[in-house]
Amino acid sequence: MKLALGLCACAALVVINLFSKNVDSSMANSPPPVHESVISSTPCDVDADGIAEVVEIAIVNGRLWYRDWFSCESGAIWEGSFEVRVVASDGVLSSASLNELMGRDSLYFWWPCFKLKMGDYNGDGLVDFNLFSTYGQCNGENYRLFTIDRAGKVSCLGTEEFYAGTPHTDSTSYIVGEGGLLGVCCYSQDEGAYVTTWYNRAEKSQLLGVCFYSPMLRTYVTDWYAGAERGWTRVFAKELGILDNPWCPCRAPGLE
Ligand SMILES: [Ca+2]
Ligand SMILES: [Ca+2]
Repeated sequence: MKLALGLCACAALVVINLFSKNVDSSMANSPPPVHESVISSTPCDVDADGIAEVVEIAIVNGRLWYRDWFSCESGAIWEGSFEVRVVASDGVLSSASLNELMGRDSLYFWWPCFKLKMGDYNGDGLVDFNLFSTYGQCNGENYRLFTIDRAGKVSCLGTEEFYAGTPHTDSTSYIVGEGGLLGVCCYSQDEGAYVTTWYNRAEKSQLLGVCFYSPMLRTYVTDWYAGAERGWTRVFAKELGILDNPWCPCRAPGLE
C-alpha cells in the first residue's frame, strides 16, 4: 500500500511538473510551496531476506519551480528539505534528513519522480546507491554515495563527490559497483571518449578505463591504465584478474 501511495504521489507530481514547464518563468517568481510528497520510490531488498523493502526520497518542505537560467542549470527542480526512508511491509525501518547527511541547508533534485540506481560500490554485500549532490557542468553532475545496513539505516558512503556524465539525472547508472570496485563514467574531452575510473578503496588504487568504439572489432572496447598518482600506465585486462572482460559501463548516450 505504501508503495502504491508513493507511485500515486509521483504520478500526480508529474502532472504538476508538466504544468510548471508550461507556465515557465512566471512560477520562478512565485513558486508554490510543496507539502510533504514522496518523489522517489525504489523497491530494494536491503536485508537480503528475499522480500523487497522500499527506499523513498521525500520532500518535507520546499518548492517546485522552473529555474529559467541561461545555462545548463535551467530546468524544473524540487528544492528544499528532504528525507530518505526505508519502508518495510510492516512499517518504517528508518528515516533520516538528507540535508543533514549531505551537510547542506537546501538541496534540489531534477525530476518529480525518479528511481535510485542501486549497487554494491565497496563489495561489502550491503546495498549502496548514488544521489545527485551538486551541479557539475553541461555534460554531467556530481554525486554522493550512500549505503543501507541490514536494519535499513541509511548513511553516507564516504564524503567524496563523484562526477558522472549524466546531465540532469538524480541517480545515475554511470556509477556502478563491480567485483568490489567502484566505477564512475564520464565523457573526457581529452580522450575524445567515455572514460571509466575504477576505484579500489581497500587498496587505495585506481584504474582508468578508456572506452571507445573499435570500427575493426565493431564493438566497444576498453584500454586500461593504472596508477593515477604516479601517472597512468597502460595495463591489460588479463593482468587485472577481476576485469577479464573489457567492459564499458557507459558508452554513448542511448546505448546503455
Ligand atoms: Ca528484505
Ligand atoms: Ca556496499
